[in-house]
Amino acid sequence: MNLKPVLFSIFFISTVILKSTSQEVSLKRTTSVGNRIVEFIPTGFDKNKTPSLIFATEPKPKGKVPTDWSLIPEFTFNNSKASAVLNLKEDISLYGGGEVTGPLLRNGQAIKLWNTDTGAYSVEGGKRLYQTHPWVMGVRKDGSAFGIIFDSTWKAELITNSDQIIYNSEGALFRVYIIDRKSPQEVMKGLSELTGTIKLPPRWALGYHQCRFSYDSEKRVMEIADTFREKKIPADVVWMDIDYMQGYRVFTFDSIRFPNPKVLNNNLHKKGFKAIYMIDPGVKVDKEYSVYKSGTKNNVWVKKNNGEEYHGKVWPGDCAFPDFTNPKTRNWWSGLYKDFLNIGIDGVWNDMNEPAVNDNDFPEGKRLGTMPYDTPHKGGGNLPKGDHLLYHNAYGRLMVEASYDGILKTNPAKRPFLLTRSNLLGGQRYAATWTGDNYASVEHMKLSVPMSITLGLSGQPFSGPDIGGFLGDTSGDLWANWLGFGAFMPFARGHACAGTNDKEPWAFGPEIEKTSRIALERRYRLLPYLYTLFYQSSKTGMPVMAPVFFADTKDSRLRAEEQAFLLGANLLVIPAFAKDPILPSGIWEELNLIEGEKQDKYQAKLSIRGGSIIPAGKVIQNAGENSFDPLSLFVCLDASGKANGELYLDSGDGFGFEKGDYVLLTFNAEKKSDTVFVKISKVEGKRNSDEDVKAVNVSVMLEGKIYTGSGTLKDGITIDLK
Ligand code: NBV
Repeated sequence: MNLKPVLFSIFFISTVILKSTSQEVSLKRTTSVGNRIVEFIPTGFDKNKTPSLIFATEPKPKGKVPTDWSLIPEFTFNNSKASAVLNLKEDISLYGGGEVTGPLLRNGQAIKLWNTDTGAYSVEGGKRLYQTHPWVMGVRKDGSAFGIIFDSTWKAELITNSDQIIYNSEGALFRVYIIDRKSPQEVMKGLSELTGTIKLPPRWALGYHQCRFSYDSEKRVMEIADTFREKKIPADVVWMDIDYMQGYRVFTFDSIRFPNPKVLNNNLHKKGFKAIYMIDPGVKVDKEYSVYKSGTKNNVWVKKNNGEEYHGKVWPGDCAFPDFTNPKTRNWWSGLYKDFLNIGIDGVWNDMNEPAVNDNDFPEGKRLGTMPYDTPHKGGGNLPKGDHLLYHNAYGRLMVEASYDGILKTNPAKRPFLLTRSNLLGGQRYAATWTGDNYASVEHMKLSVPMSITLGLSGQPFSGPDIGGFLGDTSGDLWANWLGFGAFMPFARGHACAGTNDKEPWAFGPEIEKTSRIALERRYRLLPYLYTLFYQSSKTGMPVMAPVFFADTKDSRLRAEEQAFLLGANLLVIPAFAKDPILPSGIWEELNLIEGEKQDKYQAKLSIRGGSIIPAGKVIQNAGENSFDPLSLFVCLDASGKANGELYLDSGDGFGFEKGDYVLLTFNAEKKSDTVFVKISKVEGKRNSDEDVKAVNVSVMLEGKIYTGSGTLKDGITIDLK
């Protein structure tokens, strides 16, 4: 038989089929939606198939695309799966992607966007983690930058090749947004114009947090709190992990180990501590349990296609899961916080909200670690009905929206503090985050720096790792190294898994205890600066912990530096582990805050940027104490003998600042012959800073020498350089 015609027809038919399933998609609309922000809508986009969960408000058309615009994504549609590609024609440094392992510089990386409980994640990268940020920032050689948002929550992969940014989703077409501005800082602002910023946290949330899975009785919790105070190691929060619950039932307390949480919280408060408690999304299936009963009555549970409740195993055994896509469910969930918080709980920790389900007893190949992809979600309000494949990556984000509302509704006069493990780009509006279940290893310690920087470059400035490492035993050396720089990360919490050794600052003997005290005293001295950075971030979306290249965006040497980092624009932090970090040129002077820090090999080195003034307070034991008497101003002059800086001050909690009860001071310093004069050059807000700040000590750091002077803010301070 002559096979040629048969083979030819097979080839012909298969090419036609392939061609017919892989289509290029034209653009339906291209519009400007902000200052150098352009929206791209592909033909066939349907918001009922790909709803938007990322933006703070729906972007609105604002005129024509700038005439010099060059970044245009190309869409394709293949077998009901949509993709977009942005071709890069020049040499670009790529960043972002949210919570990722691997290097800070993302050229040549690929990540899966499918929120997954991935304990002891690989250091090299490539594994999926707990959060989804379909966002990439590119920085050009000349320091100008752009950012791209793929506005979708479908299961996807994000590939950052040096010549192409590719987003392959497993779902319907989506919109793309590109910001193209003169610097990465301006791009970060653009991102926050679309996705919102963090809300200003209560000041205590910037203190040190002590956690363990679990401090498992009221007695143990108080021992921890008392030890901090006895040993004079500053701290603000003790955390209650799942073992406080009655049989892991959320919103309950173990009757034997936590019989009196109200008294416990009260006692913590008396010692200047706040109390944070965990709440997971899975609700134990138990007909006698009030939360399960009320959820069933209110019809809130995720149901399978056959109408039965979906049940998945988590800590308490079989659990039902609230369908957070539905507004009534979110409202029901937020209502659960009222009685819970009213016993003096100060903050909430939402864990396991990918949602993680334990299906280890399923046969291999059938384990998903979450609910089946075709499990339907109700939607409601702006959200259509959709499968888990569409909503999985938004589950944690919708949960924290509901939790945030519940916390705020219960205590409208207090700023909510919420920590979440899972989230979505834009979810910084509701919750801070930590980088999940890391390992007590040098590799994970080093990785924690690029991980938190990348979260900051993806819109989430309030993050940090489990300091010391969660899984596995921690040595004193690892702990001290980690805390030595972890004390300068935006969220500073020590945490430890069940079955691992004690990981409190005093658990490793007197030498490491001393190191820990110094590290935390340094953080607490810097609280005025840190709080100012959080205020600025809540206004502009600027990361609190920034990459070193932010100091000089044109200096291509700095683009991959991921050991050292910047705290705000003016403080460089070089961890003790750093080997030959690549540092920005220009004037940088060493900043010393606490006696003994210089001789301590574990402390990160701090340097202040020429041209800046850093405000610092005195050592305090918790953020509720007065920091500002005296206030210290550290001045590092630029080449022309000038410097400036800011200090934001308010009551530390509540919303008075929204009505003017705050003060934002701008300081200026100028060198004239042998003196430097420091004064306030601008005051914003109605708060009288004289009540908080009485005396001021100024240190001018000049060519390795320190010159000091003191005075008051009102009169200004003169420092003699002779
Ligand atoms: O609630 C226990 C832990 C918690 O300590 C940890 O921080 C979370 O990431 N949780 C995960 C559940 C399982 C831990 C093995």
